[in-house]
Amino acid sequence: MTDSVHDLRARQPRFSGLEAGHRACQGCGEALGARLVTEAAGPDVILANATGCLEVFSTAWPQSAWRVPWIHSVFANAAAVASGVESALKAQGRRTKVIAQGGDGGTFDIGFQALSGMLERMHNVLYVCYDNEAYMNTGIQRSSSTPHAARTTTSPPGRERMGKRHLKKDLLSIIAAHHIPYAASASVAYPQDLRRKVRRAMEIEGPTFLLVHSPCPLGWGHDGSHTIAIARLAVQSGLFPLVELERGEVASVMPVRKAVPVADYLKGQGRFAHLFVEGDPRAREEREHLQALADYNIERYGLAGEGTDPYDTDGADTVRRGGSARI
Ligand SMILES: Cc1ncc(C[n+]2csc(CCOP(=O)(O)OP(=O)(O)O)c2C)c(N)n1
Ligand code: SF4
Repeated sequence: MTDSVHDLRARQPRFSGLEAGHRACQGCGEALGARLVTEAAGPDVILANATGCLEVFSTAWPQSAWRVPWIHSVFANAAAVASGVESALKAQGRRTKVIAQGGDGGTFDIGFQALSGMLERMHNVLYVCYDNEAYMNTGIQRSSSTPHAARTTTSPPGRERMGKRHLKKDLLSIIAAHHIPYAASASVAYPQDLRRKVRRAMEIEGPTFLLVHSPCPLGWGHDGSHTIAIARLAVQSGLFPLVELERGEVASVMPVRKAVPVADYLKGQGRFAHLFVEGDPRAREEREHLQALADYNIERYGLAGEGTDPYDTDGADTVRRGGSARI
């Protein structure tokens, strides 16, 4: 039975914590991700924001695009600020949920110790990392989340090297080692799945973590209108697997039914343009390296096969792989 327009309207989120009128670039994955997160989280939240693009484009004083209580923190301590807010709310007997958020620089790198402490102390906070794979706000410097071989202003390709030398840090595995109740990866290309994961995290009493793949047209070198297509290719190639972890164990995955070649994902982005230079043998080598990483993800998480919808059906296309039923 198909849904009527009224049914579809009724299922639309009613509230967004991030309003239009902010100053993000056109097609910014981070702005879209934050809108989806706050839509799913609803109005009864307090946000603690690490500095970075999201903070800067949403809060140009004296204006703010946030419709929920929102607190600035420095680059390193969003998780520590959120921990404090959560403790104060608990002391007051209030059940408002706290969300900490930051970019990959603020999460994988400089804010990592605060995040690890927050998870270890079991604060009732959802931490969301908008992963655009570099320090965008300050001019596209590489972070430990930048993929291998990507061009950034601090990992320029040239005679000596083909973009970033090192691998993208496997943050989700490090988060898993904290054995928190729930952690997941999501993508702005799969909004229903993303919202479902936020709602799930919001229901859990304890620390939860969400890694949101968020293309940055400026830093990745693609047209703003291609943000969703590019984010989708990251998932469908296996390079950015969408998984859910319960107490550190893989509980469900978004299947990759017919993996697309990694080259399809890379070639739409200026940050990988040097990997398509004719006659440079290193270009092919690096493409093969990235393909091997995607193949490894598909194998490791059992992404191949199953699933009902390659796009987005409110999480119906995730496949249960195990994990504890109790969260
Ligand atoms: C201790 C410290 N070092 C450097 C900075 C400058 N700084 C502000 S935001 C930022 C980069 C943010 O990158 P990321 O967290 O990835 O967020 P994005 O801008 O990419 O969304 C840097 C280096 C700072 N504010 N504090
Ligand atoms: S630089 Fe990138 S992350 Fe920052 S506002 Fe622009 S698109 Fe968004």
